[in-house]
Amino acid sequence: MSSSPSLDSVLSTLESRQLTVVSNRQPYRHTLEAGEITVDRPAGGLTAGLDPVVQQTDGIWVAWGDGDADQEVTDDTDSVRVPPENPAYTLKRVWLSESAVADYYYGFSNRVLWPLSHGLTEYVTYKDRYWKRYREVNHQFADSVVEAVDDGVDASADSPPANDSTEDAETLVWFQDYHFGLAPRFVRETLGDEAVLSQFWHIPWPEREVFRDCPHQSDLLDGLLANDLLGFHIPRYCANFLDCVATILPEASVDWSGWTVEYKGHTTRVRAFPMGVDTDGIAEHAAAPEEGFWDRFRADHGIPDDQQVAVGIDRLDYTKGIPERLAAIEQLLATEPNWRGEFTYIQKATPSRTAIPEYRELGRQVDRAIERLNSRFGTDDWKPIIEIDDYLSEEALYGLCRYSDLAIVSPLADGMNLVAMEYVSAQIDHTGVLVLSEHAGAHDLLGDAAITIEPTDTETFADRLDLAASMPDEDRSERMQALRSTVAETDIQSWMASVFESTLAVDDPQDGTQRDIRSQ
Ligand code: GDG
Repeated sequence: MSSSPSLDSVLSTLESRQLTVVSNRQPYRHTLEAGEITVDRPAGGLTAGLDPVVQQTDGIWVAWGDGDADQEVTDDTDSVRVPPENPAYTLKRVWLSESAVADYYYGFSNRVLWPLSHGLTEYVTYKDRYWKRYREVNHQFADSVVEAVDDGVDASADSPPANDSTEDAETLVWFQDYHFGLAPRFVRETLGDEAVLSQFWHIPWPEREVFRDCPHQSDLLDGLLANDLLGFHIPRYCANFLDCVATILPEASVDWSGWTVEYKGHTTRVRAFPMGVDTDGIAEHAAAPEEGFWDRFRADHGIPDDQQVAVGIDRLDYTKGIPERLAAIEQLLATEPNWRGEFTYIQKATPSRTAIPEYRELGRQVDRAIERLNSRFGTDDWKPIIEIDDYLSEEALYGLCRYSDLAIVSPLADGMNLVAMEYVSAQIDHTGVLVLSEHAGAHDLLGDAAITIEPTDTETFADRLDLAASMPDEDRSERMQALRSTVAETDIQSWMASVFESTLAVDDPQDGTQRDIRSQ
């Protein structure tokens, strides 16, 4: 893991380079509302954190233009300057047909790579056309990146940067996530060594026994190894990736101490960068709700006074372990009846990827479990489970985190899980307890001061809920302060600074010198 340089110092180095960010989701979307074009900013910690960096470096952001008015505002290079009120960088949009979205996004990305990376192979559905489209769309994005780089180089030839040595004129391309397993190779084939390519894979990388089931596994490894730097959240995913490379690509050579791969005459560094959240911003949101917020919230949802209130905040996704969590709560209420009428769980579930049948089925399964629990234990003035499916403002979300006595984060597998860190950041009164699955990447950082659970071990999970809900104030405060100092040290700013610093150290394969990763 790299040390954390300050983002300002890294930004000053970045300013003389051309930064291109590539992501599936765009930072600004133009839509038509009542005949007027409006702009919304799809929320998300990464987008919110990266946007000021791309602004400050006058960079380029390449993303899928999914807004119904996106085409109306772009020029003949498919680009629009953003933010609309104070344009500072170029958003270059890639247009995808409905069938491309169905096969590249819902198909290969979310019905093959997503479940496979989480080790949940029973959810994998493979079709040849998914792969064909994934390749095509990766080509489309790569072409767009190359155009953007060429346009950027032409523009900088007109006005060279202050320090215009060849080295400093370097172009950096930063790919986000598993939607772009092939694009780095396609970009490399055109740009050669003209650009530094980096990628962050936001989800786990599975063990080799699981990845061996992946159709087109060699092509994906080949695509990712066109990067100079490949980032994962935690060392375990780096080790799994290197193990897959060592066993699947005979012509690649893995250096287990340096965490690098030599392949096709090129070196790829593989590094762990545990992602964080905007701790200060979240604490401000948590402090913002007016006096009486929590009383009103409880009244609106029929939650009586003097409860232990637990919260779970998730996209409705089968990786997040929501049915397993509900089973543990059911077990707790069945075996510890003193919690009946005294313990309320709020499930904030945001519907997600509903075009995929497994996600719709999960929604029904969760609804059925909640109905069962509420009818089994509920009384006239208390329901054990409250379900909220509206999208909450940040103020409401972090207010909810601040006042909830417990957060339950129980994924079966999760790259990092930002909700765990957001809950801790919002806990400005240090009164809450984090119950955290050992399968979340975040457990590597927070496991010591959280209450650890294995989501499928229902009995022990229920015991841990009992322990967490009964924990004395002093223990809560001690644990929460320990969690808060870890989360503050690894916030989103220091994460970006570490990634950029490591990207810029491209000529130093030993950067962030590592121990033999197999001993991690
Ligand atoms: C992937 C990886 C990795 C949810 N409901 C509301 C709302 N949210 C926000 C949360 C949180 C985000 O959505 C979910 O982030 P997670 O990290 O928990 O999960 P994924 O979406 O699966 O993200 C994951 C992440 O990428 C980053 O690398 O940590 O492992 O799977 O930020 O707060 N936000 C608001 N209202 C809601 O109702 N405002």
